[in-house]
Amino acid sequence: RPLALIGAEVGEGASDAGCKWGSQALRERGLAAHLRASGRAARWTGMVRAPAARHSAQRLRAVEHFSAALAQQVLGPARAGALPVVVGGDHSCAVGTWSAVAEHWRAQGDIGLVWIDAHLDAHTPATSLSGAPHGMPVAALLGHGSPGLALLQGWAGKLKPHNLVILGARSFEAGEQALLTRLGVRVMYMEEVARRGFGACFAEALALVQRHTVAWGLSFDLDALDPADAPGTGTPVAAGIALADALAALRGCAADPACAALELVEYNPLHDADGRTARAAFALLKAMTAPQGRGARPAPCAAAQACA
Ligand code: DIR
Ligand code: MN
Ligand code: MN
Ligand code: MN
Repeated sequence: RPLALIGAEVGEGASDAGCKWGSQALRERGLAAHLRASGRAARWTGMVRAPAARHSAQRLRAVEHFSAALAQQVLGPARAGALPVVVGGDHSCAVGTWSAVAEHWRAQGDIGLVWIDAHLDAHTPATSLSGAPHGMPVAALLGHGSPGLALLQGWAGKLKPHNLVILGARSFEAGEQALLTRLGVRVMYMEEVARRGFGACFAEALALVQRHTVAWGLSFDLDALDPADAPGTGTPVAAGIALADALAALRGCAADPACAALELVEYNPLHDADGRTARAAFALLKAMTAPQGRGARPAPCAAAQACA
């Protein structure tokens, strides 16, 4: 499948709006050509820019407006049989991306999602302390919070709680954690990832999101990585996933025909003076989209075998 790169030019979801210029910066650095070097077709099929906004309420409206436009840009290539690859942008773009993917697969069945992030992103406007929409996409996809986000495409509940796994979380607030606990979402906190290894955790997460679904996706927030490997994100958090571990585990994952889309978010070019974070983003997308069978495959974990 050809890769359809889609730029999500949104920073209004975050307190630091620098991520708005992330996709344009990666595009200008030659991301498409870099991915074509793996031997597969890759081109930019759309850039969607959020309307500017200042105050908190305006920002939520801007993100709602943007999400609907992004969803249309994702539906096109999905219907044409390409693999949508959404490049952020702050993580509020996930509402548009995964609402479109859920809409595309709706007649056949449910979608699954692996969410790799230092944060839970599961706030509603009622629980959020910052009011920042990029802290809310998981709740919206589960059908909670702002109706303008949860009801995108005209229906809510794009993700069922048992088809979502969050990996790498180490910075979160009580309200969002309570929602996920109440809904029964599996969260592999950073403590577990550090103890078991990212490869074992990702393999188990993938098996879980594949189990009751017709298609699955991966949303990767660069702040999941250790700030030593990826300082150029909106909100870096200490003691994260090593880039090398992520590259080894994710290699070839999108070769699965049931992989519906990929998303890489929170690249902030204004905090990436030496280009280190851009190189991490390039390497991650190249690993995910590599042909299967080349390089190391993650060893199936005990839990994954139990699922089989
Ligand atoms: C914090 C930070 N939980 C908030 N969130 C995110 O503002 O709601 N940072 N997603 O990247
Ligand atoms: Mn996030
Ligand atoms: Mn994050
Ligand atoms: Mn299950």
